[in-house]
Amino acid sequence: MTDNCLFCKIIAGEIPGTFIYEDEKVVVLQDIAPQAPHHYLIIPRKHIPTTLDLAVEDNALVGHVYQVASRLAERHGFEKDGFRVVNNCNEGAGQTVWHLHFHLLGGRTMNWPPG
Ligand code: D5M
Repeated sequence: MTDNCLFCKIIAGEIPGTFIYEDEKVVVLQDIAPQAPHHYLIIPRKHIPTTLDLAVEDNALVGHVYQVASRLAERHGFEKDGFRVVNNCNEGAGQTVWHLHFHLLGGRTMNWPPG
C-alpha cells in the first residue's frame, strides 16, 4: 500500500470500487468512466507506478494479467467479437493513475489506429 495512491486505497477497501474479480495477484474493477460496454481495469495488487517500473520478477504477473483478461472476456461473452487490453504509460499516452493497470475493453467495434 502506497500513501495517496487511488488504486491502493480501493484495493485496501478505503475507497469504494466495483470489484468484478480478484485473486492473490490482481483485482479487477469496473471502470468509473466506461469507454465500451465492457470496460474493466485489471490492477496488480503490488504498487508499480508505470510499465517502465516493471522488474524482471514481475514477468509472471504480467502474464497473469493477460490470462485474467482472456478468462474475463470469455466469462462475459465478448471474446469472439474481439477485445483490447490497453496500458497507458505516462501522461502523453493518457495515464492518469500512477499505479499500473490494464484496461480490458470489449462489446463494441474498435478502430485502428487508436486516438
Ligand atoms: O486510466 C485510469 C482509469 O481509471 C480511467 O479509465 C478512469 C478510471 N478510474 C478513475 N477513478 C476510478 C475509480 N474510483 N474507480 C474505478 N475507475 C476509476 P489511465 O490509463 O490511467 O488514464
